[in-house]
Amino acid sequence: MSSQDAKKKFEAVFPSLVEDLKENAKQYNLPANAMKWYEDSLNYNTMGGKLNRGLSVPDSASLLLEKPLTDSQYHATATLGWLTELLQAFFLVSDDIMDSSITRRGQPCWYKQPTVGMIAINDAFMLESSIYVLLKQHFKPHPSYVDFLELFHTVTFQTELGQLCDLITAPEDHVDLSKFSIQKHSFIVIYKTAYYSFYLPVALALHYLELATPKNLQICKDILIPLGEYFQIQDDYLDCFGSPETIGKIGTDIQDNKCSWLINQALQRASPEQRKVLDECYGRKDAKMEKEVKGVYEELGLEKVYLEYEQKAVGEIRGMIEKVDEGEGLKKSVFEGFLGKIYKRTK
Ligand code: DMA
Ligand code: MG
Ligand code: MG
Ligand code: MG
Repeated sequence: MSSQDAKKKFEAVFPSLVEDLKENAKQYNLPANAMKWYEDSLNYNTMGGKLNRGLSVPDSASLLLEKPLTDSQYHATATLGWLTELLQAFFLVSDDIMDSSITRRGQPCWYKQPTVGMIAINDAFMLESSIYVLLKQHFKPHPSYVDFLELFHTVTFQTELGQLCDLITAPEDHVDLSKFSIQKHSFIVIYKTAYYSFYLPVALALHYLELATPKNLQICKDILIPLGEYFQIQDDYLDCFGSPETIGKIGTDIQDNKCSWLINQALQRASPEQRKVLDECYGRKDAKMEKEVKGVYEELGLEKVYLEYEQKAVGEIRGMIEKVDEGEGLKKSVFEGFLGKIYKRTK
């Protein structure tokens, strides 16, 4: 099946989950206008993305079994995949408010819709709660039900820790580039991105198939956390060097004073003059100053620095994948598949 067909098949599962969620809300006699609001938020905030996280659950399950999934296995793992997409929707709606972003997936951020505004905060909470409604409806009798619950709770907390550090390392009113470091960056990106984007989908597939031994979960972490770190460094790179039409969002990291991978690389290489420009222009809500910073990035050849980093990181990850012990039912192909999906991505 082509990857486009796989995406279509996965997307076709979502409408019935929306129906399940509406059915659940009906017991509370939710007024019709609120029901419509909930449904609109569910659709607006889950659609239009790459669906990489969600697709990874059925994909990983099939690779673990080394055969195509039965219809019921597909439906169950696609449902788990959609739960990861709901988690992602919850994080993105809130992230866009906190980052003052403008567009997401090629359309205005949800909170930027004139009728939505700060109601988006409650909508984010409802996207998160919907995970547990569906988990109960679909998986309560599954032997791994409690593991699913704990996994979602744990990775949610880890992501929130990462978001906390991302935000307090980027105060809006006080720029101090000496506070940034590649170590801080590494902590932030591992927590805010790697756990929920990479570890979660594979751990869900393992729990679903009852292959989630402590050893298998540890191997997954050892590979998927560095893979997720690489993915977020790509995100930081694309924030500045990607094209908004392709990535579907307008970069905000420079104006937001973010401890991004790029600024950390620039700080390591800047001459005193370039450092002065960075100190004066980084983290200011001003398009001209943002341009000055981008100018320094270009002088320093950060695009090339990034490509060199990418080659090195991917080489290391490939090395780790080669050493995977498949003895307890894990498969190298799960990790190869993930790496293949993100290597050299432009969106
Ligand atoms: C992404 O950080 C992390 C979460 C938890 C959404 P980010 O703000 O760099 O993401 P984006 O570039 O998509 O706004
Ligand atoms: Mg953001
Ligand atoms: Mg953010
Ligand atoms: Mg970003």
